[in-house]
Amino acid sequence: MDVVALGESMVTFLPSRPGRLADVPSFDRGIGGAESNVACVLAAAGHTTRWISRVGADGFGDHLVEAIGGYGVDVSHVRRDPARPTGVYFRTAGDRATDAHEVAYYRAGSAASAMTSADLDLEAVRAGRVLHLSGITPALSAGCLALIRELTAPHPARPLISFDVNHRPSLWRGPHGPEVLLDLARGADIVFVGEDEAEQAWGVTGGPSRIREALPEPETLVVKQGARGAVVLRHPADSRASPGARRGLAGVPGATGVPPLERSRERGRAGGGGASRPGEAGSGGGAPQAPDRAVHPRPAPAQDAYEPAPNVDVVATTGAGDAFAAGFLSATLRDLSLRDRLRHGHLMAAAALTAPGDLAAPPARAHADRLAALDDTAWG
Ligand code: KDG
Repeated sequence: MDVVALGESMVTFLPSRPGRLADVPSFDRGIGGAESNVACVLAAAGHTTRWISRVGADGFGDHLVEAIGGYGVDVSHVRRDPARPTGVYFRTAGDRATDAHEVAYYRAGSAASAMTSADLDLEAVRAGRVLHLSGITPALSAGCLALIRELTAPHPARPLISFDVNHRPSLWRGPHGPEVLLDLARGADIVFVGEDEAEQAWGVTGGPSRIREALPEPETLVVKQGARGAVVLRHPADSRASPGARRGLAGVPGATGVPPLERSRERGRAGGGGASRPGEAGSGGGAPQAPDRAVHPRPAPAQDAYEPAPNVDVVATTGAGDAFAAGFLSATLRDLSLRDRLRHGHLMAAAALTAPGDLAAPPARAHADRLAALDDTAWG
């Protein structure tokens, strides 16, 4: 199994026309759920995936299980709850310029909000090479928060943890959401966060290198910059403790043992040197150079990369972040370069951006590979 994704999915109601929620007369049914979106895109891209969740013993639960299973995702570990409903949500079309849209969730007390580790098959949860989680689940209930804490804690069978911050302020009761999300992200191996999201949640401004200062632990930090592009900052793998062992550092202020970052661009966009772009990584936060360069004559391994996003006519942004994560994870599982991980993320996101719902058929793998291999002048 390549990737297991755990989280709540909902039946989504997409507006039949633009306007305020109060004015939209009818809605079309779709499916949503950040984690299952990732599983569906990865499955469509040829990976083996499983979605783990809890849905009601109702028609909407049937629909989610059938639709997500229809993508080729293993749904055999989804629990049915006869006492609680499947969550649903309605949304309006985003404003073209600002993407501002209304979302109305009907998920409080949902079947998924009752997920606990006691009623899950944890072996099945940990059975993938990657376990994909998001910051939505811990906001659903105390039991869900405890579950995510358990899954991100050190464990001999812990897979690589991928964590999309997905800060949803309206789901958190009380003021602690941002700090919980920061703590959980610090315990993950691959973290996805939007630059604007980091500012909104944690007040971090100044771009990817400043976000890295707030999140030094994850081996791979991906900072999404909306329509501009995305940056990946990565510790050299061989300089890190094993994920399980490293978990002990998570959330410990001033914890030592985090090796210095090697900051260099994987490649330059302008003749190898790389003209700096706004918000681009590689501009700060680097470790002091080793004093005796003769002892370390090889150049530092290249570990950071920036890729602009291709231009697309956006229909709806919902699901684009999940598709990006799926593309990045797909390329990571295939051990592609950092540049290609970002490019595959952008390609999957571009497909989602041009569809009204959360999900769109991603480009076939061979096609995506050809697009990702375009030279810089043809890309973006
Ligand atoms: O990323 C898309 C999701 O936000 C959407 O499907 C709904 O999972 C969702 C949520 O909780 O907001």
